[in-house]
Amino acid sequence: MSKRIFAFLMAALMAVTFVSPVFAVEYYTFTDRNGNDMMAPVTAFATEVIEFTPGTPWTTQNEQKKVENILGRPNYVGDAYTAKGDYCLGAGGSIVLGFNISIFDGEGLDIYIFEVGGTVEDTRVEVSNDLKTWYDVGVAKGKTAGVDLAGKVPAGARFRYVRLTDLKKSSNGAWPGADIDAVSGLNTKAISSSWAETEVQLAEQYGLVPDVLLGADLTQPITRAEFAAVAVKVYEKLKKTAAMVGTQNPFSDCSDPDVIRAYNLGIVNGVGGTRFAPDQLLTREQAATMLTRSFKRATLTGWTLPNDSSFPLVYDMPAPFADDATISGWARDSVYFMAANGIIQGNNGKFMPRAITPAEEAVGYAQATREQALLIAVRMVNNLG
Ligand SMILES: [Ca+2]
Ligand SMILES: [Ca+2]
Repeated sequence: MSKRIFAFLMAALMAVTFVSPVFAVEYYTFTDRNGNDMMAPVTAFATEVIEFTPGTPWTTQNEQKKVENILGRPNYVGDAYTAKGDYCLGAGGSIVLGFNISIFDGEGLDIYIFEVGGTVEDTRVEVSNDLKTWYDVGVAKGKTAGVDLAGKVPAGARFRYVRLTDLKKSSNGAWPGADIDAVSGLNTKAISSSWAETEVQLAEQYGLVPDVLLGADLTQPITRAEFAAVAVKVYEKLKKTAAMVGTQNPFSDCSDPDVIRAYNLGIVNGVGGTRFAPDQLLTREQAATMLTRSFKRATLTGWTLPNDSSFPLVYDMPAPFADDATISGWARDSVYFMAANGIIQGNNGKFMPRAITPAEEAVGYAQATREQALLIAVRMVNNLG
C-alpha cells in the first residue's frame, strides 16, 4: 500500500471517528503509467489558462484546439477521431496553467501530467510563483507521468503556475506534440500569505477550515457565507460538539446549510428584509462580532442573539485603538473583547474596522480576508478554548 493510499484510509477512518473530520479533502484516484495507484486532491487540478502558444504545426482537430480541455480533472474519452477532453500542444507548443492551490516539494512526485493519445510525447515542465521567475523541474515522460521538484527549486518554495512545453518528440500527424488531458499538483497546500502560514496550518489541524474554503485562495476577501461557515466551525470546536442542522431559513437569497446553521445558532442575522447577502464581503468589525457570538453561544448558557445585552462580556478594557472613533457602536464590545484576549491586534495601533471614505471603499480597506478569518479562529480556540 502506498503512503498516499494509507493517508487516505487514515483520513477516512478519522472522518467516521470524529465529529469534525480533520482531513475533509476529497481525492481523485488514478493509476499511473507504471501501474501504481496514485491520488491527487480534487482541488489540485489546474483551474486557469494564463497563456498558450500553439506549436507549429498544430492539430487539425477543432476539439483538441479547445484550451479549456486541459483544466479540471481528467475527462479524456474516445480514441482516434472521436477523442474528447484533451488539448493538443502542437509541435514545440507551450501553455501556462494557474492553480488555486500552491504546489511544493513534498514526498515523492509533486506534479502530475495526464498525457493521452496513441503517441507518447514528452513535455518540459517549469514552475513559477509570480510568472517571472521560472524553475525547470524536468521532463514529464508521456502518458500519465509526474515530476519531482526535489533539488530543483529553493527550499520551502511554493508555486501557483506550471508551464508545459512540448519537446517535439512527435511532430507529425493530426495531433502534433503532446496531448494533455489534465495537470495536477500532488503535494499541495492552501494559497496563503507567509505571515498567516502557521495559523492556516493550525486551522487545518483543528478542523476549522470549512469545505467551502478547501482549495480556495486564502489571501482573498472572505464572503459572508464563507465566514458563517468558519464561525460554525469555531462554535463546534469551542463547544466540542457538532452544530445541529438548521431548521429555520428566513433568507430568500441563500440556502447554504452553514449559513442556516449559523443563523439558528444566533451567530449571523440578515442584512435587512429577508436577505442574507451571502456573497457580500465582510469588514473586520463584522468578523470580530460574528466570532464573538460563536464564543458566546458555545460558552454562555442561555445566550441567544435577541437577549445578547443580558450577557455582558467580562474583560479588562485594553488601550483604545487609534481609530477607535470609527468602530461601530454594535461592534465595539466584541472588538475590545477580542483585543483583550490577544485574538486581534492592531496594525500600527489601528484596528481598521470598516471603510469610511469612498477611497477606502474603492481599495477594499478593512475587508477581512479568508486567512485573517482563519487566524482569528485559531487564536479563539487557543486563547478561549
Ligand atoms: Ca517531491
Ligand atoms: Ca481534460
